[in-house]
Amino acid sequence: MKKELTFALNYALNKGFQIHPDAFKILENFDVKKLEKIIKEIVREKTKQKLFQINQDDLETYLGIKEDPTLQSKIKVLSDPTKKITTGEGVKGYNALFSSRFNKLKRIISDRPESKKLKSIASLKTTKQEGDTYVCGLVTSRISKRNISKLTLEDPSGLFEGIVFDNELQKTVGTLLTDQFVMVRIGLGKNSGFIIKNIILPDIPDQAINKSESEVYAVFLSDLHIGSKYFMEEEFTKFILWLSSPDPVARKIRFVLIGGDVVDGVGIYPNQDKELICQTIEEQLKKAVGLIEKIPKNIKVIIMPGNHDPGRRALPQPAIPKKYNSSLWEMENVVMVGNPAVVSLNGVKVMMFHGQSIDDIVKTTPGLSYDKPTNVMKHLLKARHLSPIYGSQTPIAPEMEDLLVIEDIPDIFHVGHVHRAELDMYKGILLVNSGSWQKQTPFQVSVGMTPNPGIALMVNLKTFQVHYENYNLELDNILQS
Ligand code: D5M
Ligand code: FE
Ligand code: ZN
Repeated sequence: MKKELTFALNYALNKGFQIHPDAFKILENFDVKKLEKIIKEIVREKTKQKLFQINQDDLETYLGIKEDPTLQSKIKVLSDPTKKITTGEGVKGYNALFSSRFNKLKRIISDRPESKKLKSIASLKTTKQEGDTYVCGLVTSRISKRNISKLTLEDPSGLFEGIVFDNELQKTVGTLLTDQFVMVRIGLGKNSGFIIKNIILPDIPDQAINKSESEVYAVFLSDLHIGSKYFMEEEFTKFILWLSSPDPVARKIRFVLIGGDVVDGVGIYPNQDKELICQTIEEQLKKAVGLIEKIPKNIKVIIMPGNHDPGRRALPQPAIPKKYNSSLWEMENVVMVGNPAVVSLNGVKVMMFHGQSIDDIVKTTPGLSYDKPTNVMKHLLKARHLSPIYGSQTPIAPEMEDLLVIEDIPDIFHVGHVHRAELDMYKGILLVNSGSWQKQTPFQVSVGMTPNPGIALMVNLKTFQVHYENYNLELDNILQS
């Protein structure tokens, strides 16, 4: 008999309780991590009622084995690029993409009072400056030399160049990303150049968050890297089995979100085959299916691709195509979406994005690092764009519409990619970086990246309380904040 079980039984017996044989059977068949707590709770409650037998019904109620009919699991896909992907051609496509980006973000910023004074860049040449003037555009360059910064913006009418003298404002200039949308307040300098007096980002307005009516939990996962030698198969399997355990939190889980890098892929980086256990995409996906099948059918599973998954590399990515393994598409409780996607879980809006752009942003922005991915996520929210920088490491497809603009404000922002589980809040939005289930790879060792794999983060969609299960024995201090 398991140690926890013996302890729990002795506790109840010492308190003068009898345990009905049916109840005993339930206890024996479940691997109950929190058994001690549960038994103590039952003993306390039943002592109050002056009833001294623990029966099957008590256990089912306390273990939550009984299906709770009040727990909802309504899922709606609010935005998915899969069917919208058209891919324009060459320069024409990119012109359309950037013009779509500009127009969408100008619409977002037009909610601000300052935007009433907004002028087009071309009109600055022909009209006199009176009072405050604002222009907006996509950042084409930012240069800091000695004590001056120079910022260049582009709108459909032309290019604007302004100088920044103020020290604080220069720091802001330093954090701007190429191709990000900004609005600036400007004035005329002595030699008729423009001075930038303020920089305004589209950002997130204060808003009320949506909550689920019932206390349902959603689990946030990503970066499983199934097929890799470093995939933590044993730990991940244990976690998947925990989902059907009597743990009170597990009993309330109705959603599992997988934010990309489901499999490790093939040919993603040089000599990858030496680090693979499964050498083909089909084999890798088959293994993924085997694990996802173990998730109870009353839990909806949302699967989004990352840079290691099949489909296309450039953002936005379509859902993992059916041709590689149709069974994921055929599973009744699985919803396949592209990257990025917005889903509503019992009315709670979750924006899912794998997070490829984090690599480019960390490289070019002072103060941001891989250790604190949620700070990068805040940067994305302020810019209202998931991958502003064009032409760096993250490939962006020449779509006619920019599907990476953050139009809808989410309640939860779910990102992965950097293999560090971390939580934070920004303007009422819960930021979740869902970490990974892949051990540190030789590549990550070589660049000094320290992942914290094996942690499952989950959120109560009614209270927004967070719960985690740690399957990584090497980690003591699981979450930094
Ligand atoms: O990426 C996991 C993390 O490792 C992510 O932050 C990118 C980084 N990474 C992985 N491979 C490379 C290369 N070749 N160059 C730069 N950075 C890299 P994942 O998508 O899981 O591989
Ligand atoms: Fe990954
Ligand atoms: Zn990735």
